[in-house]
Order: sequence, then structure tokens, then C-alpha cells
Amino acid sequence: MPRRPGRYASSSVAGLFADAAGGEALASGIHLWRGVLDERAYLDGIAVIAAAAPFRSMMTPGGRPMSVAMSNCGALGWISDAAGYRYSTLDPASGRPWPAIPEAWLADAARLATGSGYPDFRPDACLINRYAVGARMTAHQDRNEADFSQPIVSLSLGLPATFAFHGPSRTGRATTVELASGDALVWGGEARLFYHAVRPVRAGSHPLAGAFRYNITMRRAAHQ
Ligand code: MD6
Ligand code: FE
Repeated sequence: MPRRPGRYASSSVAGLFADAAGGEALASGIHLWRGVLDERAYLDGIAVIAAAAPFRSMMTPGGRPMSVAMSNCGALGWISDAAGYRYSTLDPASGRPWPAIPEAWLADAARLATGSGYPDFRPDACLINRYAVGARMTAHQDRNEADFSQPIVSLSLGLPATFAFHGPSRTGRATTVELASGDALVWGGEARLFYHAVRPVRAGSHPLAGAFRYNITMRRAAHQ
């Protein structure tokens, strides 16, 4: 996993990151790990998953197409349509199960979660967001999961984006952070139900991802 070897050099020492050393605590429950992902490996993995479960623009419950294109892997995939937001074992576009979460992603998620103070994280759902230039995510809470004591591990690839988090209320003052390719965010504890948003992705070109930003969120959607 390491792209900057120093960052994770000692991560095989059990417990070393139990206090989130190495990650940066942006707020209670929000841990940022900069430049820790193998970008090429992740982008290759996304391409493999998208071959089986192509990116698609889902409809909001209100009937508008989302600007972000989505796919999933794992036992459960997050979907949205006229019936609402929920997790589904089947890809509604194909009627088949979602592809499996790559083992390397699960290993990274476990290591990042453990390093951020969540040693028991076992994701069963992985949403992949694809942002073209101008796409954005309006303020929302992630609340379709069964157990809010479980964190979310969020990985950013490709074009950078401004991520804004508010607090327990949508109208709370936003704190913004730039998420670059290779960055990981672990989102849990007091922040687990904070409202957050992604500002419209700015024009640009990433050497490996072109004019796209990808975000991978691994979650525990069902009870353990
Ligand atoms: C994104 N991320 O970065 C959207 N949700 O494209 C999220 O909505 C998100 O990064 C929950 C936890 C972490 C996240
Ligand atoms: Fe979210």
C-alpha cells in the first residue's frame, strides 16, 4: 500500500496506530491519511469492477439523475431510485450480485481503520463514485447502514476535490479539506452522522485517471 514509505513503515507493529498517529485528526472521528494508496492498483481495480458493474447515474428518490456516476462491489451495494436509498445484494442493472471487494482493498481498509482506532471494521459494502468535471455531491448523512459504531473508510483517486463537512446539522458551518489522489479518510465516532458534501470537481487532468475523480467508500452495511 505505501506510496510514501515512511508513512506506513511501522504499520506492521501491532497497535502502533491505535491512537491515530500517522493519520491527522481533522475533528473527533475524522482521520485523514495523506498519500497512502497505490493509485495505479486502485484505478486498475476500479476498471475491473466497472467491467462487471458499469458506472451509471442513479435517480434520486425525487426523480433527478445524480451528477455522480456510481458502481459497487461487495455483498451489498448502495442504490437509489424512486423507492429510496438502500442497500441491495443485486445490481439492479444486471440482476446479478455485485463483484467482490478486492482483497487488497479490504486489507487497506482494515489497516486504516485500525490505525484510526477502529480495530473491528469488516466492510460488506463498497460504493464507488465517479465524478466528471463539474459533478458534485450535495450535503448528506450516511445513514443507510445498520450500525453507526462502524466507521466508513473513504479513498480518493484521480482529480482532487474539496470535501466539506458540517456537523450534526446540515446548516452547521462547513470545514473544508482538499482530498487528493491517494488520500484516505476514516469517518466514524462522533462524526459518523455529520453532514458532508463534495464541491463541484474542477477541470483538470490526472496522469492516471484523466478528467475524473473516483471515491471508494467501504462500509459495514449489515449488522456484524
Ligand atoms: C466523496 N464521500 O468523497 C463522497 N461519505 O466523493 C462521501 O460521501 C463520504 O467520503 C461518508 C464517509 C466518507 C465519505
Ligand atoms: Fe457520504
